[in-house]
Amino acid sequence: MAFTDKQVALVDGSYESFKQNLSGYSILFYTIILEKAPAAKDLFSFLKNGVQDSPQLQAHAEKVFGLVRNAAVQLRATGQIVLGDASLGAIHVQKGVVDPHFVVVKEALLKTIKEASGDKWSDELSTAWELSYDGLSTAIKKAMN
Ligand code: HEM
Ligand code: ISQ
Repeated sequence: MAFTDKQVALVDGSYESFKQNLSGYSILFYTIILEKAPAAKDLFSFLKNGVQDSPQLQAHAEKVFGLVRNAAVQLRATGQIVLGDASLGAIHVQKGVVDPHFVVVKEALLKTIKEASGDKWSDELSTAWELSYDGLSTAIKKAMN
């Protein structure tokens, strides 16, 4: 099934809601990740002092959500996802990221978007984010091999 304009619009709209409170939603995102995978704290250089409000933490979270949003645009345009940054695979291998981590980040991303989108949350919105995240994850995992 092709990715639609509507799905891109849903992802775009909720991404904008996320950015409106980047500080709060970034903290929520990291908090959920560390709840599910406490050991992930040691993977991220910028989490050494725990989850705290900082421009650095926000910048990393914004990058991840931004790449997933970009994946939605690519799915609509070409039906596939090409990594803009070919080094993403190597970075994740080097940091010791393994497959189950992608599930943890996915759940945290969806919960964060659910919070950010409030009463605009729907199954359709969720599915659009899931397809984009899964496609991007597959591309990163391929680059990791
Ligand atoms: C680094 C994106 C999944 C752990 C990075 C970087 C990007 C990125 C852009 C470069 C540095 C930065 O700006 O943050 C993504 C995307 C993912 C994904 C789009 C999923 C679609 C994961 C997963 C983990 C992970 C599942 C494991 C929990 C890391 C770590 C770094 C990193 C530890 C290095 C951070 C540091 O500088 O200390 N990732 N990532 N990533 N990623 Fe991911
Ligand atoms: C995955 N990769 C890079 C940065 C991240 C920030 C927050 C959560 C997951 C991440």
